[in-house]
Amino acid sequence: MKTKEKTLLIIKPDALQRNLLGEIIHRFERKGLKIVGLKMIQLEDVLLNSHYAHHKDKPFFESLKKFMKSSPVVVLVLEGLEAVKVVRQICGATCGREADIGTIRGDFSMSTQTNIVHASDSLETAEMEIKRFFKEDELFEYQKIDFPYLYSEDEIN
Ligand code: 3AN
Repeated sequence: MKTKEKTLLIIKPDALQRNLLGEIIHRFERKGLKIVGLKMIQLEDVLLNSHYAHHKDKPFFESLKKFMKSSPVVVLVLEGLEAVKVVRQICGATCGREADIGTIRGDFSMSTQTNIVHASDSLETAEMEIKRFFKEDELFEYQKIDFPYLYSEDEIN
């Protein structure tokens, strides 16, 4: 029995500047992921320092933060069975030049830094990241009418 998961997606400044916002959201909707949170925010140092804490000693850290602050970003919480893995698959490998064609990065990015999206890499990270970016009352529980057509009964019961 697979579990229903929530995961965090950030649509980065390069996607907004390149008019890809609708295209990116469309890919997740089309797949069958449920949007349970969505907003536009301006990132700042405090949040970026915790979000990218694992990169703080890397040479690209300051440049990465500058890029992530260069325009607003759109953050989403996506829900579905095994959502963490599925969303990472749709995003593709970190470097756009290496990501498979058909993935978001493979189709729209030529870079490791300006790589269109961020997606949580594990269930534990997703829980932390969702709390970092969303207040509880910004997340929604609601019925979607396509649900019985997305999953078989044994997958959802
Ligand atoms: P992912 O986003 O695929 O989980 P991470 O966690 O290794 O990849 O990297 C987080 C972000 O840090 C990347 N999305 C990218 O924007 C940036 N980054 C990672 N490695 C590099 C690098 N070598 N040069 C520039 N930016 C990098």
